[in-house]
Amino acid sequence: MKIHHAILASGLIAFARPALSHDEEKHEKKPDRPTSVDEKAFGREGDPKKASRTMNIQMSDKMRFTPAELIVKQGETVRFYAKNAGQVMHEMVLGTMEELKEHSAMMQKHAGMEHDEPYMAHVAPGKTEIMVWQFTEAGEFYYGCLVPGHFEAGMIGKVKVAAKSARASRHTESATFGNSGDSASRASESPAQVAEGEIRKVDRDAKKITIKHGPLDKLEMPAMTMVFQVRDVALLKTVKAGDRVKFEAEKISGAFVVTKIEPVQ
Ligand SMILES: [Cu+2]
Repeated sequence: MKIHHAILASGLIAFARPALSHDEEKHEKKPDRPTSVDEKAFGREGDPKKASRTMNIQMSDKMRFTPAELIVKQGETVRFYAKNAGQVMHEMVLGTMEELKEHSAMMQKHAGMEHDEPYMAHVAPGKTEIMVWQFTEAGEFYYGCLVPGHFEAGMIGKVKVAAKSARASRHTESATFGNSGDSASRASESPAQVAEGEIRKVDRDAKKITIKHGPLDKLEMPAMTMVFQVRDVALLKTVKAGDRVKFEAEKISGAFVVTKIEPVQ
């Protein structure tokens, strides 16, 4: 009877699909995970309701953040009010020093590129943008402005995350970006790249679509959430935010353009 019960019970569990344990979750290849589960070396998107602190960060045309150093506790969720006190565009992008340097190099290389991740705030002159971030790992991280030239001019700040316990288990993601062996004499046009991704935003008026995608080798682009343009707005008719899609993208005169897109089941 006991054996019978066990089988029955496991059968029921499989059917009812309750909350999965961590171990099971890893094996479950669910492509449409919510943003908040995306774990970076420096934390993850924070739940605004759980923000325990608010920090005001001011950005100026002197290429400085004020304050330029923050101390937070591991596990803490911080609501950042990023204020642009200058006359030009600035941004506050969180990351490891390595990631910020890569990002900065990429921004130099692809000047027309726009991307949109939960750990970045693009702030127009005079405006304030809100970003909520949870610092899940202890260590030293940074925030930089990746508008071309700004990071290089010293527009960078440091976040010290104090460890909650002695445990220090930090996974450093290997940097796959930047194949410097690649021919540098490539024209602005790229070969078409076919990829899969998840739609984050559809803006028909601006003819733009935001897609979270994996590495796009042909466009020399690492995995990120990126804003693409479309030529024909009709392309956006069949898709909406949250959809898994297969798409084709090209770099056309410096802009990243989606030329084909279709939902995948
Ligand atoms: Cu800036």
